[in-house]
Amino acid sequence: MDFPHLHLVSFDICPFVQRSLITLNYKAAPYELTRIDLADPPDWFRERSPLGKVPILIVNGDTVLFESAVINEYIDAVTPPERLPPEPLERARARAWIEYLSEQTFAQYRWMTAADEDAFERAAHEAARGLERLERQMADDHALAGAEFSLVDATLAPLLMRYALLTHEDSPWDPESFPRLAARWQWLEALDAVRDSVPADFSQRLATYLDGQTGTAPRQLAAALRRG
Ligand SMILES: N[C@@H](CCC(=O)N[C@@H](CS)C(=O)NCC(=O)O)C(=O)O
Repeated sequence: MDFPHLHLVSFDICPFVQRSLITLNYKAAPYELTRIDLADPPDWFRERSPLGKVPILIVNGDTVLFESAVINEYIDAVTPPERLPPEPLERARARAWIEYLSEQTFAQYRWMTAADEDAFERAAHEAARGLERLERQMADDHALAGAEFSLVDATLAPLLMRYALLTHEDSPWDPESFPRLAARWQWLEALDAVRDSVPADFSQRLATYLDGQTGTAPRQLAAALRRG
C-alpha cells in the first residue's frame, strides 16, 4: 500500500494542531501543511471541517479526519511502530489520559484569556488542580511517563510548552511544585519533533493573540512572552 498523502490544516498557535505536528514530526511522516486564519477561515475550510475547528487532516485529497486525538491515532497507525500500548486496557487508559489533557488544555486557555480578575483566579485554581492530579498520577504510571515517547507525550508537550513560556506570579505552573512534569518537559523540549512543531516566532504570535483579548491578564501574559 502506498503511503497516504497527508494534508494538515493548521492555525499557528493552536495546541491541538501542535499535537498532530509533533506526531507527524516524530514519525518522520511526509505531509503538506496549510495555515488558515481562524478569525476569517476560507470557505473550503468551513465546508470540510465538520466542527469548524482545526486540526483537520485531509487524507489522499478527499477523506477528512477531525479531532486531534483521532488524527494522531491514524498517523500513528500508518507509521509503525505504534506509540500507544497494544494491550486493550493499557491502550484505553492512555486514551483516557489524552482526554484528560484536552481538559487541561481548555483550562489553560481559560486562564490565558480570562476577561477579568475573578475569572483569572478561578481559572488559575482549576488549572493548578488539574496539574496536581497529573503530577500525582505520574508517580507510578507508565502510560504518562514511560521510557519512550508516546501519543500522551504529543498531547502533554503543547500544554507544558505554553506554561513554560507564560511566566506570571499567579501561574498555575511551577516547576518546583511539579517535579515529574517538569522533568518530562525537560525531556520533551529537547526533542526535534517538539521544537519544530511551532514557528520560530511562536512566542510573538501567541503574544499578539493574547493582546487581542479583553482583560488585563492576557496582556500581562503577552508582555511576559515578549520579555522572553
Ligand atoms: N477537540 C478538538 C479541539 C480543537 C479546537 O478547539 N481547535 C480550536 C483552535 S485551537 C478551534 O479550531 N477553534 C475554532 C472554533 O471553535 O470555532 C481537537 O482535539 O481537535
